[in-house]
Amino acid sequence: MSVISRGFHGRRGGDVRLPPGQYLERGFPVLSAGPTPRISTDTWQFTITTETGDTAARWNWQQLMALPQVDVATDIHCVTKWSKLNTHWRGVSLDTLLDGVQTNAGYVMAHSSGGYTTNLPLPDIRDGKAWVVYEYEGEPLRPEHGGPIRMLVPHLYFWKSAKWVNGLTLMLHDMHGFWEDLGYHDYGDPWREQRYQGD
Ligand SMILES: Nc1nc2c(c(=O)[nH]1)N[C@H]1C(S)=C(S)[C@@H](COP(=O)(O)O)O[C@H]1N2
Ligand SMILES: [Mo]
Repeated sequence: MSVISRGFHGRRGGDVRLPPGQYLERGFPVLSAGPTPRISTDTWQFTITTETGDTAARWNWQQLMALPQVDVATDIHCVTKWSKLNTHWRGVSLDTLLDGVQTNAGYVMAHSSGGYTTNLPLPDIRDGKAWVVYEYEGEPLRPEHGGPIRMLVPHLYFWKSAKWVNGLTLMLHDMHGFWEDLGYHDYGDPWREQRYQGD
């Protein structure tokens, strides 16, 4: 399966795929709140924890690779105002990982090696809207960009795409992750310019 979002280019006045306040970036900036962890796929695990603290599901690298793999082409938007159009990724849909998980939760916290967290409404990582990805433009995802694997939630600002992701915790009530606790918006829709709390 592949998910392709096609390009629409305005005749003048810029690109209609660029959300308000964003500029086009050709490179790929690295934005990390701390040092880059070196994570071996030999020891990597991904755990889904329910709102009651139970382990709902866990995969090692080999088990993840045995799941259906998908190619994703999408635009990404960082709150620091750069956007990249038509980036290509390969990974596993969050729908696949959440399949069969019983929960009453409305929210999730994504967790990363190194302690980074970010919160999302559960519906925002379902129905083909989010992935864990380990390839970027046909190459293994580099450590500084979250390798071996990161979240990709491209319809929200890129801080919601946790690098070095190692699990999700389902939550009945919304809680702030790392940047949200420092004043960034709870939801982070680039099309509504939800950069900071109150936007
Ligand atoms: N674990 C972790 N994930 C993270 C971050 C981080 O500091 N740690 N930074 C976030 C922010 S603010 C952005 S814009 C993107 C940057 O991803 P990149 O460095 O691949 O461009 O990762 C997000 N995910
Ligand atoms: Mo960011």
